[in-house]
Amino acid sequence: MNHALLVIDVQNDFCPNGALAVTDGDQIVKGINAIMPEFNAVIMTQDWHPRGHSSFATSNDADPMTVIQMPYGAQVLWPDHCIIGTSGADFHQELNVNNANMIIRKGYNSKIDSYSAFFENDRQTPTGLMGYLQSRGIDTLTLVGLATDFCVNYSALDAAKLGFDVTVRMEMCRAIDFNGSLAVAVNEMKSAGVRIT
Ligand code: VGL
Ligand code: ZN
Repeated sequence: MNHALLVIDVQNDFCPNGALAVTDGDQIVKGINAIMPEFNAVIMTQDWHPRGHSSFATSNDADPMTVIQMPYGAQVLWPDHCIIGTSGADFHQELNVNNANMIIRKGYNSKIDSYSAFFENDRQTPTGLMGYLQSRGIDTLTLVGLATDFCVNYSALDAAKLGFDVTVRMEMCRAIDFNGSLAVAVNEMKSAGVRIT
């Protein structure tokens, strides 16, 4: 078994006072740092959007947290967040980024959102993470980070579909919980065979 820790989007904009703050998003950082040494590899994702990204409410003349149809399906419109090169896009300052073997950025294509660490939201454009994991012989993944019901959920579902043994450590995740999205996400992950602890 070759086991990697996948740390999803532990960035300032998803922490208190951030542009898309997740309640208590910063409370998971110490725990994540503490478990890093248990893994053969540590991989972090970073949400990384150009200004004017199509997932932003401001780009669609709409209110944040409304839903529109995109060519690839439903899209929640978010406040502007994780803009390339801004402090909001930086990792939380206490996250031990020095332990990351690999940092994968996602969401840099203006016309498509990218929740999953593996594929953009069309569910077919790859980020390259699969190749990295395969070439390192990693078959088992533990996921932690933000937000449970969006980027963690999408990443866990794709990982399970790709054949990895997947665990999500809920005490090291926090959710946006928009319109019941957390409960839906937990059910989807369980149905996909993801271990929830
Ligand atoms: C995320 C909404 C928009 C996440 C990223 O990290 O869960 N959510 N961009
Ligand atoms: Zn985003």
